[in-house]
Amino acid sequence: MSDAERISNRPSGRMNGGRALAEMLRLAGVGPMFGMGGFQLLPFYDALAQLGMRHFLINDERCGAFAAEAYARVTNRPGVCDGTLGPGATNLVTGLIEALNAGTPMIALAGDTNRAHSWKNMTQECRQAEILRPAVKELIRVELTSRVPELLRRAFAVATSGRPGPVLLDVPEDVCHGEHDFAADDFTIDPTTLSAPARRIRPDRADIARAAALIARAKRPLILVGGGIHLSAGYEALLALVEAQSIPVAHTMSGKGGIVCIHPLSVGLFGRYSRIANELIEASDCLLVIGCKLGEIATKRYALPPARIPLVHLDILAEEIGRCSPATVALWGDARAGLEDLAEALADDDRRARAARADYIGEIPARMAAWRQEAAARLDSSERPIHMARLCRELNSALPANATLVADGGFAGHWTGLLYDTKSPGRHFIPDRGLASIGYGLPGGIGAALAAPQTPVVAITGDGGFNMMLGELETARRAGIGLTIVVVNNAASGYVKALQHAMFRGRYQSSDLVEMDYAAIARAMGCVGIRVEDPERLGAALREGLAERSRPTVLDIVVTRDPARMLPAVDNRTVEIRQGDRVA
Ligand SMILES: Cc1ncc(C[n+]2csc(CCOP(=O)(O)OP(=O)(O)O)c2C)c(N)n1
Ligand SMILES: [Mg+2]
Repeated sequence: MSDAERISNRPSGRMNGGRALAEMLRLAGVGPMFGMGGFQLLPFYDALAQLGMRHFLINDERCGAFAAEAYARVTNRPGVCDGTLGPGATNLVTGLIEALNAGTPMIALAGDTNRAHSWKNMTQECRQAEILRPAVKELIRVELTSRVPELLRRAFAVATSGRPGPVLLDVPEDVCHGEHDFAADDFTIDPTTLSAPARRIRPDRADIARAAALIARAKRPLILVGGGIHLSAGYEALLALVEAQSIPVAHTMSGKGGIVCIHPLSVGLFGRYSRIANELIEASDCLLVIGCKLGEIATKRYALPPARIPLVHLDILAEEIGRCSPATVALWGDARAGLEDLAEALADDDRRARAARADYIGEIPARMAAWRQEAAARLDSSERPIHMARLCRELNSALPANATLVADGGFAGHWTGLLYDTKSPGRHFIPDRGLASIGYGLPGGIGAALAAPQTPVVAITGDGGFNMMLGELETARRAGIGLTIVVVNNAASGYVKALQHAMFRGRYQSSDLVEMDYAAIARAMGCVGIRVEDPERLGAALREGLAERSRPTVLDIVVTRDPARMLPAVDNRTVEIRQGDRVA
């Protein structure tokens, strides 16, 4: 059904609040939803069943929020999840904050107590609105059944406009179960609010002119791109500007894919971990920061960028501009719109700029080759247990251009952030850098796989993160998705153990996990399970996982257990690295 047909297909008559919620979500054309029921929202569940809408029971509401969040990252449409009152609602907190910090559009529904009995020690009652309010962009308490359509419209508008984010609808039991006579006119929704960015704002023309003048003067300009490029879908505009002007692009973990990693002007990750990007930042004479908060990891705990370098900062949130590093020119607006305007302002100068920057651009392949040579021993390592860099190399070889790699909040995300190369522009690398919780990998993979059923999806997670979420393997199997889960099995809370090694001379506390066979666990749960101890087997195992389209495959990869060799690079905190350690 087209958007226009769906939106004109409006219900009317007497219905309960749950049905009205479902009807609105149907009009909005939302994708699969994730949640776990309870009495309060059961009319909503019943309406979903009657309307034939897709909703997946998850085994922990946190995972439902993560799955909806990843769904939203793939589609730029709000992901939808729900939880019952009390523990269901509080379990949503982590996933909602991920979305809040990452700017991901989401709509969450939480059941709440029947207002006829609230504050009389009702079962599962807690001050959930107060707990959830700082976790979302806006919390909407629905006080009247008749206002369900209006307030869902509001939820979409808030979720997809400005910097997108999560919205929580807190729905008392009596509002969900209560009935109202609705008119067809009640069920309308503004189609422009159904995906992010709902509306694009352009930077001020005078600021564009000042930024263009700075860039035109620069001999070594560099673009630093963050996750905002995905929210704006500004890929073509970014590529057009960098090619017209010969400006290389470095990215944060969230910004990977702004331009494709294998593009000659892509210089990789910058910040805590970097190939050559940090050196290029140091030597730059003009930085153009796009859709990027310049937070701790991107700046090596605020050691970057050097204050002497002029900085143009383009962001959709005015108050983020210059927050961590002062901006010479502030461009307040949508990333795509701002890039288009900059390209237009610079167009007459393109030819001269490209000629002037030929040597600068010419350095990049040589620097990248030197880095690759230095890293080759790790990337090509045939050691056992398997080297993480070798695993990343094999991911680069095995994953096709349209694949999506979802990366968990732990080490796996940092290693792949540094070493994984996307082969087509777009959101093909999804790390949960909003809150960097471990445990995102599996549920995030479920959301991404359901968002793009034809696309191969691989989720990489630590064993600790996987342990948190094992129950969701049941969800993935029930959903019948061909998700490949790569478990980085180091029998440790590795990041913690590596830091204890480096900073506390190997006094380990609560950082070891017991040795587990995750492939056997997967098989026992009706999934495919393959344990890989030999690096030469990695490619075949990945291909086997990708080929399985109807159930999950768990690849249990036995990687180094040596805490001296777990970190992708030297951390810039107060790390003591003892002689003989190899930390990268
Ligand atoms: C929910 C949560 N708790 C704690 C942390 C801190 N933390 C970051 S990485 C890490 C280790 C995770 O272990 P594992 O998933 O096995 O990954 P590894 O570092 O061993 O690759 C921890 C505990 C976190 N990011 N999220
Ligand atoms: Mg681990």
